[in-house]
Amino acid sequence: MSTKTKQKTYEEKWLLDLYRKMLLMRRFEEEAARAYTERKIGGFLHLYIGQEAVGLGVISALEDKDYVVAAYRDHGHFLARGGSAKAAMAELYGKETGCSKGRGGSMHFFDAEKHFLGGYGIVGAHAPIAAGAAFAAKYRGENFVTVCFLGEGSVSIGPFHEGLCLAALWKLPVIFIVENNQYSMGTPIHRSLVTPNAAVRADGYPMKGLTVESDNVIECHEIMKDIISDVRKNPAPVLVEFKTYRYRGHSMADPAKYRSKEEVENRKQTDPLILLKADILKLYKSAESKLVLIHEEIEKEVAESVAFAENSAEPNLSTVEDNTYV
Ligand SMILES: Cc1ncc(C[n+]2csc(CCOP(=O)(O)OP(=O)(O)O)c2C)c(N)n1
Repeated sequence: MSTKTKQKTYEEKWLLDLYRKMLLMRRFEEEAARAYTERKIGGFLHLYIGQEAVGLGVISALEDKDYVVAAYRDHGHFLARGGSAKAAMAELYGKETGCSKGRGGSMHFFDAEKHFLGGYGIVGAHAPIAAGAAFAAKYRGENFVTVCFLGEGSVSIGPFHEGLCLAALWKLPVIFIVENNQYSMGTPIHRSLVTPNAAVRADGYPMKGLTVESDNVIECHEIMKDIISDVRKNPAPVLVEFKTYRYRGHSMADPAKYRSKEEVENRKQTDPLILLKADILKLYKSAESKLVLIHEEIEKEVAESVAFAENSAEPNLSTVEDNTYV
């Protein structure tokens, strides 16, 4: 699939909102990375930078009643879903005001109100959870769709198959989004799968499967809009693989020596933020000054999120057993 957007007019406000969200996803993580190197954030930090067109393209095509389940590279999805930057940054800092009350950290963002059901650190283990949410829709006769984000490293793992198997058997309204960023930690996909397309996994159940190659968020949104509408009308799982790329290492601890600088720089030629900006200016020449204002707004929002996290309290020791099951 090409990265050309459909010949369609989009409202300027819609496009600018999309740009605002994507810029927030990018700038939030750049600041998180900075805070991490200052040791203000502990544990793991997996950055989503470079993959934003996927998360935002998919989530912007959902309705509020729909559910999102993400893997551990979850900051971007959380923000795309409308989660608060302050609550996200505070979670990274391990503070009580965080979206998981400082208990989860980077890999375990959660927001029940936004129907954002995590953030999971165990590779592939959230596929059955997404199937469960979709089962609830069917069982209760509610018309919501669940989307589940996974890395391509999950497609050969047990729970991934269990989730897809039940989803197909029970015709559940769930869409598995495989974000194929080419590497599972330092392992390139050709060392773990016989084909470069992880969407091949859909064939075995079977369920509808497709591969999308695009860093263009509008294109990702359009593709997902149609798929979500189909799944809502005729419940059945779909697997959509997006070929994407992360610009940073697997986590902050990874210098990413298993790939060349040229490879990374080459992929940056289709940076989703640059593509979206170009699309906006193609349609609305006068939007340039509005984009400048958006940059100022986002700088402020991100700075405020950092200040909020820094000034928030640590969870009280007396609450250490709260939310644990015995
Ligand atoms: C069941 C399990 N095995 C191993 C790990 C260690 N691990 C953490 S991330 C990761 C790679 C996953 O890669 P992928 O699914 O492609 O996601 P990406 O990091 O590229 O977003 C592995 C093996 C884990 N978290 N869970």
